Amino acid sequence: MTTPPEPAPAPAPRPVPTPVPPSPAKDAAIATTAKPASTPPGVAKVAERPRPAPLPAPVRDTAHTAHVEAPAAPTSDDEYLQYDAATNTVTFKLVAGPFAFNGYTGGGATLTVPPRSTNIMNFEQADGTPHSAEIGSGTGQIPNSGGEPAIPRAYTNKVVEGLIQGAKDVIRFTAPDSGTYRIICGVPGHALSAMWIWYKVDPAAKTPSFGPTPK
Ligand SMILES: [Cu+2]
Repeated sequence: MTTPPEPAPAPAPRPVPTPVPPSPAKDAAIATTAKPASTPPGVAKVAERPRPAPLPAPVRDTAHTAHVEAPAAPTSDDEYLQYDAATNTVTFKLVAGPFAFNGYTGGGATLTVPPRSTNIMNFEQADGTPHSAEIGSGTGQIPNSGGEPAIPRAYTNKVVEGLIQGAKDVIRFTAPDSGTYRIICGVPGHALSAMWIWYKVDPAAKTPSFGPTPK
């Protein structure tokens, strides 16, 4: 007599209770992925969770200005300057603050560039008083206001009138072979109020530099 083949106990199709290791990271991941499934269809209203509401934007009309960092933000003078040796292109951020450029006044800083370099100056107007920028002569009296730039094309729009707060402008020009100039604000009285820094084309410079003017 043979024992009747025992009907194999049907393997209970039980949901595999995944032993989740108590890893906070994993739990978080699961919680995230499981969320949609846990919301019964049709009751989405109930399962309302704080949605990423449109940020109550820091209201300030900067429609045409993107965003301008405050001149106090820079951690180092390096952040103002970039250089592409292959094309001899100097990119310089020039931030107009309260009667200062990049926080410097009265020739307190010097931007030095290689000869014949392409200069791209990204001007940002970060002050409530209108300001502009222009490369003027490095000798003689500091002018009362802007006028003809000492290097062709080296000036912002509205040199004398000044650009309003939040405005940006790109100044693009080719540096001469050598020379010492001033970057001044062209709004009447501003350069005389020390709103200027030095701009130098050094024939020996292999790379540009920006920082406090050597004493
Ligand atoms: Cu100014």
